[in-house]
Amino acid sequence: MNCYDPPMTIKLYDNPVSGHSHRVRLFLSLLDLDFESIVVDMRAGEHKTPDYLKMSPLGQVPTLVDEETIVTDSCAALVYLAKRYGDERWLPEDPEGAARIQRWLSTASGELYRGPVTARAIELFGRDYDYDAAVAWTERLCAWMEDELTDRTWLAADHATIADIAMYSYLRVADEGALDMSEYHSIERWLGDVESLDGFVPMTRAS
Ligand SMILES: N[C@@H](CCC(=O)N[C@@H](CS)C(=O)NCC(=O)O)C(=O)O
Repeated sequence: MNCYDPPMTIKLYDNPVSGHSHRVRLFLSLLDLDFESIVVDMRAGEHKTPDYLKMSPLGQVPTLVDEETIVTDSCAALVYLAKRYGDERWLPEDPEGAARIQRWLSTASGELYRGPVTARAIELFGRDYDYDAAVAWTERLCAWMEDELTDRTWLAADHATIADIAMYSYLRVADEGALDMSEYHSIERWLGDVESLDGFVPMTRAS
């Protein structure tokens, strides 16, 4: 529940098929925050226009704008929203708890990106990346996650945190990267647990 009465000015520059954007949309919804979604037409190059680059120097979605505050990078936006509007449940303050979260935020920007995100970009958008390398990263990542999730419900605590939000979106649409997820039963169970959170909104499939 959101105990803070927020101004109605949060804007999210996003794209429906971007998992990076979905992470932030999902967390805004879980926090029950009103926001305006501004779709950035990436095919038309709207993310590389001078005005957009003023907000997002790398020309990427999502970008979160909350009054005077501009946050680029999806994981940074999760941290911002947790600290600004959430409670400590989503992002613990204690050193060990915070480190456990950061481990997964780094994984979302690292191994998840090199694996499932890249495979999907190749399959859906014809990106000229190394598909075999993306499959190998996915297998390495998912073997580890499957192991972690075999005897725990959530990734970083005994309840959902922004670690789960950061990792969810691209794993749910891993099949769009022609990846076989059928042997990862604990990951599938965990995806369902994220989907059962109050306020959950689904990731848009591109295919
Ligand atoms: N580290 C960024 C990566 C975001 C990202 O790669 N977004 C993609 C769309 S899913 C994008 O905007 N790509 C265009 C580009 O990098 O030029 C984040 O987590 O938000």
